Amino acid sequence: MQDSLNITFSQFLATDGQLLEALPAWADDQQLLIGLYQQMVLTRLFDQKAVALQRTGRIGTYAPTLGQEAVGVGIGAAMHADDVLVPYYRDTAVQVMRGVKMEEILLYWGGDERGSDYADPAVAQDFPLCVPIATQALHACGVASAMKIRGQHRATVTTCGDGATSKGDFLEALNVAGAWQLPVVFIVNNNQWAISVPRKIQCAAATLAQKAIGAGFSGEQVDGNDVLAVYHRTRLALERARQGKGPTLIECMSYRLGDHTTADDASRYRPDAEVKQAWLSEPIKRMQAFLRAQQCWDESREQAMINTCQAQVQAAVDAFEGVDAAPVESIIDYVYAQWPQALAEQREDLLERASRREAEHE
Ligand SMILES: Cc1ncc(C[n+]2csc(CCOP(=O)(O)OP(=O)(O)O)c2C)c(N)n1
Ligand SMILES: [Mg+2]
Repeated sequence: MQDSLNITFSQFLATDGQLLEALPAWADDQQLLIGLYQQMVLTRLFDQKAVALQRTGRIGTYAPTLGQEAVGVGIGAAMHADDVLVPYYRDTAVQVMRGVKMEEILLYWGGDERGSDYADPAVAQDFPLCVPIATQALHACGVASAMKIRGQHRATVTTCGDGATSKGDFLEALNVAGAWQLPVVFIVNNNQWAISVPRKIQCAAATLAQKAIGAGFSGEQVDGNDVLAVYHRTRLALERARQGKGPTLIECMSYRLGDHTTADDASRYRPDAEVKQAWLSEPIKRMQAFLRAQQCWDESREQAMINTCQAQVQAAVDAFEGVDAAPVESIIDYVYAQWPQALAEQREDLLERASRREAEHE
């Protein structure tokens, strides 16, 4: 248990990619380092495509990950296959690493619930992403309770934003995680904004990490633009959780370089100079500079990787666009095990109108 308000801040890579301190032994694995970088690039290219699909009316809305790729990739690399992810809506990076297909993510944001019915059995125990703010934190405690009762060597990861830490659900989740010493790791993606509300007016506490201390467990800050630091600290927290040593809260200091979602225009409330400054700290450039300095990356590898990632993204778009529209009644079918009378009537009505429309088009 952490009894002081001394919140540590972990960082390995400076903004220019220079190493600030010696890396742990896992960093001897160059393929791991390259993989972290590639996964961030894939996320960014997918993000660009998803925004373009929204702009051309092919998906409904999308929450870009731009600038926060290191958070998701660090978590994704640190989790074991049999851990469970309870994500929120800005988790494209970690979901893809867990085995969610990019076309499933597009289906979801295209308004098709089949996008949350993950095909890969490896990801079957992960939760679908959660849009209601912070409610997932309590679901994660339920999952972690089950792991503890069953005596399993597993952990649960749940993610949320800085704004979500002001919600009762989040604080209740911290409380129960501490009281029951649950195997859960709370990752807060502190991207400095909750739509148009800046972090500094959202909460009077000096850090969000310190909220864990009130609940009786450790909180820490990590440079959320440094994938190596996110990976390292998440890995340690997960191992403690699996060993029965209780929960951890990791506040990843990042920045939301894009709009809140495609339904937002951040230029209406956010100073350009702040965004320009934040671009200097973004996670991909610094990791690339680090890999180049390690002599394990060059321009030809970069080009080859970009081509591969673009082909992967395009294949996902093609798969998404090849999916037939869901039957109209599916918006009702999965809401109740047994429909209340009013809903049964609406369903009949919906079916009738759909078949009338179809007949008109024939
Ligand atoms: C219970 C609930 N209240 C309000 C909203 C509307 N809403 C959507 S995103 C958001 C801000 C969340 O900000 P933050 O937690 O910092 O996450 P970020 O989007 O910045 O990653 C709000 C208030 C919601 N989705 N759910
Ligand atoms: Mg935020």
